[in-house]
Amino acid sequence: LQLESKLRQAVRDGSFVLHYQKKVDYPSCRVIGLEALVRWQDPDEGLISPGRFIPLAEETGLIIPLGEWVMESACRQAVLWRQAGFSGLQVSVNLSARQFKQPDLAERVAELLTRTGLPPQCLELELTESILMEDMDGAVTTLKQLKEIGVMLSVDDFGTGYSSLSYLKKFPIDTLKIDRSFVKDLPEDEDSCAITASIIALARSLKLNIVAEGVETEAQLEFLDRLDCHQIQGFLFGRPTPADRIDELFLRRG
Ligand code: G
Ligand code: G
Ligand code: MN
Ligand code: NA
Repeated sequence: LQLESKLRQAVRDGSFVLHYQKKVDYPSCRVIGLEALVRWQDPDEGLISPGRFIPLAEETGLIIPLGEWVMESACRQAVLWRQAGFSGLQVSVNLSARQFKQPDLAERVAELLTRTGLPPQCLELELTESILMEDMDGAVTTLKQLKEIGVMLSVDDFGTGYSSLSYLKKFPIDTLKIDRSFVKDLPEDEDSCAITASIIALARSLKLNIVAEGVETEAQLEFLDRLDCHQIQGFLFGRPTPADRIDELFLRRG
């Protein structure tokens, strides 16, 4: 309860910050997108990672105002980056189950895009596989509404949520993100290699874009490259960092 009231206060005060992690095209190493990851700035504890408060935010409903703040901040930041000349950039935002279930989610997203002036195709919403599988018919409806607006949709942590493959075809999604639990043991572990290769093949046959997350080593990168998986996210290319550090990176690379 104490944490809950602290979190409630933090949502009121806006005591959060977004860090951004690069998604790069390999081997060009061009930055194609940035995933926004929220942190709680607590005066006593410093930066608190989302793993420690997102579940509570979800449980208490605080995820709704917090999630709106995340989406709006990420869109505003994306507009700034576009104005600075990095127009191809896409920003990704993670949605929680409760956010995804809001009946007026699509309207809220549309309104947010209008308010911030971000073109819809520059915003990607990440939904975990388990969120989508919870109510597959409901998910199809919501995804279609979102797709009508023109935002990009990806399935996060893919491979961990017991997807119904027949439903995957009905979801109007753009991208599968291979969960880092499979990437972690590449290329030594045969099962991880087989699963990764199957996910990539599945994505290709469904004409979906594929992103590998959690890439930490050259050996993992090489394995993915051989399977023609070219969109990479992970510590090898960068940890989540504050927006001003991303600015520096763009300035350096042009
Ligand atoms: O950044 P970190 O590795 O600590 O993130 C831990 C988890 O928190 C990840 O699963 C990530 O998707 C989730 N997360 C980070 N930011 C957000 C957010 O803004 N909203 C939601 N719903 N989840 C987030
Ligand atoms: O669930 P989601 O994919 O949104 O989780 C994103 C989280 O994964 C972030 O908190 C980020 O810090 C973490 N992450 C990103 N890249 C790597 C990586 O290469 N290794 C590890 N261990 N974690 C990563
Ligand atoms: Mn994610
Ligand atoms: Na993920």
